[in-house]
Amino acid sequence: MQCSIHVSEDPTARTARAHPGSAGRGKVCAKGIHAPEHTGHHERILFPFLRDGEQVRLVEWEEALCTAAGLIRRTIAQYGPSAVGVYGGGSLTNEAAYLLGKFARVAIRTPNVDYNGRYCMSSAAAAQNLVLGLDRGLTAPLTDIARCAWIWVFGSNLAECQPTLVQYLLEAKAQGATIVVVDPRRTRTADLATEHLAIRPRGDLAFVNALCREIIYNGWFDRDYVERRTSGFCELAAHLEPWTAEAVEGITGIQSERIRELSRAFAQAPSAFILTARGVEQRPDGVETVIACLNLALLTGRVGQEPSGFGCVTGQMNGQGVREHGLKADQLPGYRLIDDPVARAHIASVWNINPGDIPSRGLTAYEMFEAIHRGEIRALFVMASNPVTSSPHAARVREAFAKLDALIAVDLFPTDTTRLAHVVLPAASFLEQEGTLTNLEGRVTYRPQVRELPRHVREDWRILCDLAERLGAGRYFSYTSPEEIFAELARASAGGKADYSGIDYPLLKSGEGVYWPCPSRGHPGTPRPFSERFFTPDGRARLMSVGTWEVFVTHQERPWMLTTGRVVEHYLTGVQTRRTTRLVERVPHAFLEMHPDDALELGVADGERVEVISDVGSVVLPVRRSSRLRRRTVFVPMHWEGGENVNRIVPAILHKISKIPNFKSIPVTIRKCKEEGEPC
Ligand SMILES: Nc1nc2c(c(=O)[nH]1)N[C@H]1C(S)=C(S)[C@@H](COP(=O)(O)OP(=O)(O)OC[C@H]3O[C@@H](n4cnc5c(=O)[nH]c(N)nc54)[C@H](O)[C@@H]3O)O[C@H]1N2
Ligand SMILES: Nc1nc2c(c(=O)[nH]1)N[C@H]1C(S)=C(S)[C@@H](COP(=O)(O)OP(=O)(O)OC[C@H]3O[C@@H](n4cnc5c(=O)[nH]c(N)nc54)[C@H](O)[C@@H]3O)O[C@H]1N2
Ligand SMILES: [Mo]
Repeated sequence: MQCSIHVSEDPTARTARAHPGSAGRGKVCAKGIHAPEHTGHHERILFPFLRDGEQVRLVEWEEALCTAAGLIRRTIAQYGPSAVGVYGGGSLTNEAAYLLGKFARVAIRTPNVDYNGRYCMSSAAAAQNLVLGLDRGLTAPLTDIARCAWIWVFGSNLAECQPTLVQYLLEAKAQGATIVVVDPRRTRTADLATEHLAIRPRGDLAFVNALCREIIYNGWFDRDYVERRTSGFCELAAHLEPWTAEAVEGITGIQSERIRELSRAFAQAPSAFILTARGVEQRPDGVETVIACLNLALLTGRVGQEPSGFGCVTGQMNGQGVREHGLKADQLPGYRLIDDPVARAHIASVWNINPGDIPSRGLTAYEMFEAIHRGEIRALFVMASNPVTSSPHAARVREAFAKLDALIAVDLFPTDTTRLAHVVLPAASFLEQEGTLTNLEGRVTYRPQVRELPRHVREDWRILCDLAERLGAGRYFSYTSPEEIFAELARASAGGKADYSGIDYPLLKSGEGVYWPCPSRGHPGTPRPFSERFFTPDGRARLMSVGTWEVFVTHQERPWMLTTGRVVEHYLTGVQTRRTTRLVERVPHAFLEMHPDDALELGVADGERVEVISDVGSVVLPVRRSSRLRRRTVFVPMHWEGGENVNRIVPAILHKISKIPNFKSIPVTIRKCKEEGEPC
């Protein structure tokens, strides 16, 4: 298929420059600068098509939509609506995400709707909900970071993953701030810190507990703040008693003396920000580690005081907004819980249906794929995600998808997922559809359409409306623009925690965005939601006792620790960035990073291949030596499909609360491959 789009101007950079008040303050990262290129790539899907076995047939929209609707109807008739799963992604606009949640509940009436953010922000969300009563990326605007005297960075590689936000760290550093990066790898973020702690993988919870213990037992905590604004202090103090700096030294690899010094210096810093990201969240103790970091912030009075705060750095473009408006298995728009009768009644009135017709909570992302294996889910609708590559135990997920009676995928490019789909619908890129986004600060912004839609491509919201109509639910989806959808979303969110009801398009278009909650017209928005009280029933933040010693058992047979993540050049499963010349030229293939001494021991040189074996599979990858890693810890980026996909060896071990998979600490065995082309 040939794409007719001519790529010459750079609308991303132009748009960013026009917004100096945005989070990136007019800066764009390498992926953003080159993004217009991939939207014009010759492999772009520009027509709907149907697949029957090996046969692929380009069709008109009408036939594609009728086929998709027919497959969904047939599944519902035979197995009931719960047999249809819906899976979304964090690159959708607020409008499309809201509509996809509504589509699942109203047009299909399935409880089984979730999205890729389950693999991303769900530990952060669970922890913030438990402790603060609200899941809000950062508790204060980004500009506070630049004004802080101390910044902790736990498991976040900002310099490669959010390069446009590095300016806030640099500004703070220029004014003398202490920046401590905690990461088993010496990342580019660690390079710009004042100190890098090369913690043992999984050591963070013990480390933070020890910091909190020192702060409590030496009386360095903010007594007044703790008394006024928190609950659970005595229980936490008792729980932390055994978590001494000495006791955690072996688990963390950080000397007890240093732990004590850091505790005191941090507690005495006049202002501080604590940041976490996937390095500490995508783990079997991810929720607990974020809770421990929140304890640290609360004991020292950092949440709600200016300039200070806490935050889990959001991943995808609209990772924050998409999780607020009903794309999660247990939530309705405005962060309402789907089990709450009052919430159901409100949403039902906005949707013009009976509260009893809203399904109950459903299965989360990976759980849906296991339900396919059990024959409970028979059809899946995937929009803006590539779960066959991005899910743990990728081979098992692929098997599940191959079993489906119907797979309908909406995407821009061929992916591991669309290659298994029976119906593929071509989606508009971010340049071609307008809508709103919500960033990690809880700031809602307007994104204009800056390019014309290719002729046979449709916007996500329009595809959902068209499909709903063919499913007999057209009257609930009769929108003519994203603005109309936003107006409904705002009404649906009214009274909820993420209240957008005072926001509309003209307001967003006239400025640099509005911080929710914004519950009425003329309301200025809420950049600091916790200044007065927390969103818990008693208004206090909950200090919580977390951490058991049992997670630290090491795997006897698999002595290496694999961690997976990102490089600056590529984005997620690489579908877009592997189609961007300058990015793919820089990093064309997957690789395994290993300490030079480990490489010497194994007898492998740069570029030589090793087999990495876990409990669920193996991959063969070329080695890159790097003294930036701890010994016995190896790193593989996640940006490749097929045989290069690291998720072939990531087992599906889900956190019991958040259901996030453990992408960050996988015990593996590593063997040198004998010769080129030979099995290891
Ligand atoms: N270039 C680029 N940028 C991106 C993305 C991308 O794919 N490419 N994806 C976006 C998305 S969706 C997300 S979620 C974010 C992710 O942003 P980050 O969370 O910052 O990225 P990761 O590379 O997944 O992991 C961060 C760090 O965690 C470290 N880590 C691993 N194990 C541990 C541990 O036990 N303890 C500690 N303290 N650290 C550990 C890793 O070494 C790694 O440097 O990035 C966003 N930005
Ligand atoms: N091993 C390992 N695996 C991981 C992670 C890890 O750290 N390690 N991180 C996890 C995390 S944090 C995340 S967020 C997930 C993400 O994993 P995925 O959800 O698979 O993310 P992408 O690769 O961005 O896939 C998005 C797809 O949507 C398409 N797309 C882009 N924009 C649009 C749009 O506007 N509309 C439509 N319809 N389609 C669009 C793209 O072409 C692409 O195919 O991966 C997770 N998987
Ligand atoms: Mo993510």
